[in-house]
Amino acid sequence: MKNQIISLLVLICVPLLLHAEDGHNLWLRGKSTASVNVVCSKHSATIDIAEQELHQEWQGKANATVVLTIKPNKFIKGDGYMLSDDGVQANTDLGILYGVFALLRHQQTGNPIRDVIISNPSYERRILDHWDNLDGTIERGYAGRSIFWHDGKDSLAVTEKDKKLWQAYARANASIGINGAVLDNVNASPLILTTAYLNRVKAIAAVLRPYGIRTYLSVNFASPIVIGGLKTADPLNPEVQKWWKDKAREIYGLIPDFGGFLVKANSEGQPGPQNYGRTHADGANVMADALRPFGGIVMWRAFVYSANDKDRAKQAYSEFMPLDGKFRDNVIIQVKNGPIDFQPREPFSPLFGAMKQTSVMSELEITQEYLGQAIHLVFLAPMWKEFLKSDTYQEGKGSTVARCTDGTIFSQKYTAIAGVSNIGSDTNWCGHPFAQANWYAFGRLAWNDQLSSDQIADEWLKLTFMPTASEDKTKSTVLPIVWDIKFLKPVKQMMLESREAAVNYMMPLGLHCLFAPENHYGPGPWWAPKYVRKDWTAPYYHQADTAGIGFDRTENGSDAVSQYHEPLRSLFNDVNTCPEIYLLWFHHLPWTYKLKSGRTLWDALCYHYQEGLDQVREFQKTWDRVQPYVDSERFYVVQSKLRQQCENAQVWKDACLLYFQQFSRMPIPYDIERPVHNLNDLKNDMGRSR
Ligand code: BDP
Repeated sequence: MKNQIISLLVLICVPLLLHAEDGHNLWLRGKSTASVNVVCSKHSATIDIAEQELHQEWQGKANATVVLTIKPNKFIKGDGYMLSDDGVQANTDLGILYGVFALLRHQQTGNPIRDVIISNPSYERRILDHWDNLDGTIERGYAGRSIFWHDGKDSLAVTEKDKKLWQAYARANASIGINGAVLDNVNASPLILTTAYLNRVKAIAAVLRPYGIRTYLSVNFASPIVIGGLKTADPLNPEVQKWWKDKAREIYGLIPDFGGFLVKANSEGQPGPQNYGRTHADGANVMADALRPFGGIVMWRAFVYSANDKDRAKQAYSEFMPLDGKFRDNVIIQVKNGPIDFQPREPFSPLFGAMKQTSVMSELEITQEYLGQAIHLVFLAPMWKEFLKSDTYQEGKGSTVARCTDGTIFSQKYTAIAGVSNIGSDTNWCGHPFAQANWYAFGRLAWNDQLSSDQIADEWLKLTFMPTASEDKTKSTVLPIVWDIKFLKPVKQMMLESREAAVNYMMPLGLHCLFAPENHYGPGPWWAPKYVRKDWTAPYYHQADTAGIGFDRTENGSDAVSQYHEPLRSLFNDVNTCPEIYLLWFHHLPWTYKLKSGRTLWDALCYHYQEGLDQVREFQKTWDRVQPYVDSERFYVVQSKLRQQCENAQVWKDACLLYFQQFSRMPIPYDIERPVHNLNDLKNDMGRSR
């Protein structure tokens, strides 16, 4: 009966008059439906923006009065805010802007403010890392070219078009609480620190500033040599120290609120202090000392590994733990969520919680380098939540990664979190309409690491897809209910399942790094040319042979388990207690090993791959069913990407099962669909599977 009523309502309410949408407005589609009076005794560029947003997007009571009050309150921290019926209170102008965006979000998601709400940021610095090269290309970018850098003649000239785009970018970030942007690739060109480039940074910073966004730069450790003309970049050399100090002074002369440096050193061929027999601490501290007088910070990355290490997963910990306590207090060690490299699933890096006398921040990857790029629909909040909620046990039970990095457990001078951006010059910014949800989710979690994936997906879907007031010509009061049931519920379910689906069809049960080389998109579990260093080949990670599969990181293997605090060390070490999601990350097991389900390891792998593929097929059906509720432009884009995702999931399944079957020598269970590709064709096509 309920279903019949809903069907009837659907017939009454649709077709909606949905305008085609190109996605450029992101989650900021709200338009005011009534006028509002804004009262504020202070004026500043930031407050003016807050007022303008209220007028532009107000959907509350007509002619209501909103009071913006800047007054300290002991419950409001940093740029936090308090919302009530009467308005917004904050300590800072930026807090007011954040509060206004929150108020509008409440209105637009149909969640009126009934009580007083206080909201404080989990991390003080909430930063997007742009891997943008100075020629306008983007490393691991899948949504066009850089919005900051162009190539060709006059590439450094600042145009009105540039400024408009930077402003839209800043507004979107401010609306979700992001307050920092690293403007260039971690594989940094020394040129970024030349005056010509710094002048462009100054122009970018001027547009971002009223929105509360500080600019940061990735810098190349060899800059004193390449652009400074020195003979060395040795951090203990006085001339080098002076060079960094002078450079810092120049930067702050142009950009007084400059945030600081991000550094990739002695990593994947980048220069660093080890070139001079010095440590990461020596390297980071020389920059930290230069930035300190101006309030700047250094985010020094822990992404290091060498060709000779027996287990790449161990190296960051081995290299950084002995340096704990040796870094200046304006250095933060930036650690990727997992010990290897942004794989579809990794356990958390053991450095979290372990470095007790050094500030540590997490680095997440918003751009879907290893998760289907701008083609696969993969909502990343569940992956980040899994990571942030991981218990490190470093200071007893409940020492989650979130609590170890947000200042709750360790008092860090600065707390921060970074996400590698998925933003480019494409009209819809992120390539895939649903990839916008990952930008949104990163910002929301950086602000409040306690939010659930469900809440974030719910908000984002309402803001991004709900018919806007002007479209809803039917003005039917039942429409939101129908929309909730017919669109919101199934699409949210699809989003929440999508990361697990990707793990299933790519790398289930703790498998990792099975990608085709270079583009990191399709499968390449066989890829191991002799000329390539072993830790860049797939068999190094899966170790499949006729005896079994998986990387032995137990005490009997590489002993990576010993980098984890008890009880995790024992839990991961024992195959009977190791969580199945990490099984082949920590263990090398026979194909016939029996899992808890009673299935053999081989059968379980087969079922996971099939399940992943089936999940994507369901996503296709879900999306087709919601067609009446989506404008045609975005509907067809997503539909077509889902088709490709499904085709790719089939390729992943066939490639991995046919390849591993050569070792397992066991049949694919007969209730599973047969492969539709031949292994040799897939190998020949490798890397071109898009
Ligand atoms: C890897 C990327 C590479 C980055 C590197 C890094 O493939 O493009 O430069 O990480 O984080 O995952 O430095």
